[in-house]
Amino acid sequence: MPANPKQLARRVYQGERSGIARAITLVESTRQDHRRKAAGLLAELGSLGAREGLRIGITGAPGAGKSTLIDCLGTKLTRNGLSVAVLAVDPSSTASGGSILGDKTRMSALVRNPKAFIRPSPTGGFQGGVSRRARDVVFVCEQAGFDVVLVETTGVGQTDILVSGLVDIFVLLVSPGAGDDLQGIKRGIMEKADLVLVNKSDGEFMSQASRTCADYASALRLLRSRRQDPDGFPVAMNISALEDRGIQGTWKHVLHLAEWRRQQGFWRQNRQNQAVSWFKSEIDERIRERLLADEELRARISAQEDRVRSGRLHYDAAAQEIVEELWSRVGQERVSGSQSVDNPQQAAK
Ligand SMILES: Nc1nc2c(ncn2[C@@H]2O[C@H](COP(=O)(O)OP(=O)(O)OP(=O)(O)O)[C@@H](O)[C@H]2O)c(=O)[nH]1
Ligand SMILES: [Mg+2]
Repeated sequence: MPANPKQLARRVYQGERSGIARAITLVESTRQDHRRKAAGLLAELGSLGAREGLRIGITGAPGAGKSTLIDCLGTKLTRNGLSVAVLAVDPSSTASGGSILGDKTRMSALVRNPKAFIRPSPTGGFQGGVSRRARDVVFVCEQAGFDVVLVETTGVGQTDILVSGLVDIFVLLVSPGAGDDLQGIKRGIMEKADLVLVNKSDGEFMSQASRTCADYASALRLLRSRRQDPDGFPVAMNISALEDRGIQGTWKHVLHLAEWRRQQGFWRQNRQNQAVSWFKSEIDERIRERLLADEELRARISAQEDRVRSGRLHYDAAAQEIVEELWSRVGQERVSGSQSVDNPQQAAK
């Protein structure tokens, strides 16, 4: 792991692949010393001047064809001279049977493309919190100068909602059929989707795919009309990632939506809101980290848990005690910290 965040930040900014890969490994790491270096790297990268790519989230059930779509779309974009970063965000890469293998084999064209960079989700998933690591990785890719950042996520748990909070445009990919219950798609996802693509609209699936698309179109109409949408959005359309049908049209919709939101000011507004919400969740996460880093506090929490479970202590009072204990420890740290500043010998230790 490189010792110098400044150097690494420069390499990332210059778009150097090995530097980008290293930077991502660093920000994904949960090791305390790596966390510190990662913070330094992010700060350095931030100071190098903001770059903005187009961030697109692609979600859908396992096997819906997300990787196939990304391979097809990504290849087209690179042919148009755009550079593309692909990130896979899974709560656990075992959930989809090992996304590393899946991603590399299903993005066979893109994997060999020099204008594309593919980063599968880390083995064992994002232990340090999906959203936090993923947004750092997205930031690294943007600062590396990629024009388009595609984020693939399966609709497992809350990851799709989290990913929708770190992209500009959110795409839901579905398979034909099971239109009656809209495939159990969570309402929250439908509300976030800018485009619903009914994939596998080919061969024997064709007529079923048209019905599914009509179902989604009417569900989207019923659901809402958002202020942040131009006429006709959110769009539901048939595509075939395998046969490269509707992909060009999908991209046109994406560009139209992006342009419209830029002009209306919604683009900037969305990015600003995202930045503020990340800032707030960083605070939450840091407090939580500080709490759990303390062995004695962890033991206290576990003891309180037993008392809450057995009904000896109310959950509210139990939580209050833990938080008070944390504040008092932080206070003690500050006192001993300022003492060591007064005492240069101790401070030097
Ligand atoms: N007929 C047809 N099959 C497709 C299409 N797109 C993808 N498939 C097939 O569907 C299967 C799953 O495709 P993937 O692209 O790996 O799906 P995914 O959504 O990325 O899957 P996970 O990453 O495991 O969640 C593969 O066998 C693809 O060949 C399509 O447009 N038509
Ligand atoms: Mg995939």
